[in-house]
Amino acid sequence: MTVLLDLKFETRKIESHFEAAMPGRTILNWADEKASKPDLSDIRYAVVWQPDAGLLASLPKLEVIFSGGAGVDHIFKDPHLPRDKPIVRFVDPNLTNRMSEWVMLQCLMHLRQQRTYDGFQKEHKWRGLAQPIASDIRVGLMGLGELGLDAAQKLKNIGFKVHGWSRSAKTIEGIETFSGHDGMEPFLAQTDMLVALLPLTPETTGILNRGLIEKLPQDGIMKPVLINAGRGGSQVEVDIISCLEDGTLGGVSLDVFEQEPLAADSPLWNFENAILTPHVAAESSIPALALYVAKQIDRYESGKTLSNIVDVNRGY
Ligand code: NDP
Ligand code: OXD
Repeated sequence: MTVLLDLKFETRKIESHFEAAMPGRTILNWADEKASKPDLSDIRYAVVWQPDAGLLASLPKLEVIFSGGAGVDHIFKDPHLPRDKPIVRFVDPNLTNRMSEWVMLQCLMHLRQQRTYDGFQKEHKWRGLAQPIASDIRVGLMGLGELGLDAAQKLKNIGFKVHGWSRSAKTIEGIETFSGHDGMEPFLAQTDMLVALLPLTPETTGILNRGLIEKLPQDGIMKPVLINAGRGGSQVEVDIISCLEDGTLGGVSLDVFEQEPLAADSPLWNFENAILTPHVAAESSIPALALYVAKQIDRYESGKTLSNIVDVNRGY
């Protein structure tokens, strides 16, 4: 009846949320208990974010692995991961809505040239700029999953022209879609603001590089903008920096980085047209995560299928 927690992103006391969501179960928070070498022999469920290497493999009765976030790349880093156990990722309206808030904020910040106005404000300068409207701007979403699709629909609702790209072909009412390798160039060719909400897999590692950025149109209403809240491993930061320096990119918004925390001496900090946030676009809410895990365990124990199971071969 014990549920193991190893959520490295959350150092506050979190057991109470899980205890409240699943009365009758014992919650073992690895961060607090590991020094005392606790008995792990009856653990059937583990809720993890970048678990200690080998920890999951050391649980003899483990049945289900829950990811503390929507992404699961941090779980695949464990070289001893028991690949025969289902991995359930976190899919929740709380997280999805937060991500869409962040994406809409970034698109509007670039559309409304807010960073330039911030500069004018510092100089006490009263000056207006020519201002396109959202419906002039073509936003391309890379990734049309739980997060990409919600953001796409909300961006469309506020007037942007929206289209998307995914691994498998999709039909989405009101949104033009592209897929796979062949769909990439036509997708990029009509993208003024590129929003990446991709999982990190071997295929998406380093995908946001100069070659890709140069395929964004330079003759649009505004210079291309790159917005990434998927994973930092998908972006090649030296390329992004050089594209900001030579004007191939008009701006970026980045929530994720190749190395986190971003090094204090990264040149990215210094660009006026780079909006950086510290991997907070859509943090998992612990109370929502606890309720989600409790619900899934109830389903599983009553013989129903788990939802949002990761495809181990696809890597997301
Ligand atoms: P989903 O699994 O629901 O969606 C992933 C999307 O990416 C799918 O549309 C998928 O295509 C597409 N995709 C995957 N691989 C490729 C590829 N090689 N080529 C083209 N498209 C591809 O994930 P979510 O939307 O829930 O989350 C996306 C990612 O966002 C997470 O994996 C995580 O890394 C990141 N994230 C970041 C957060 C933050 O705070 N910064 C918070 C939460 C998540 P298809 O539909 O065909 O499968
Ligand atoms: C996630 C994240 O994957 O917060 O949920 O990055």
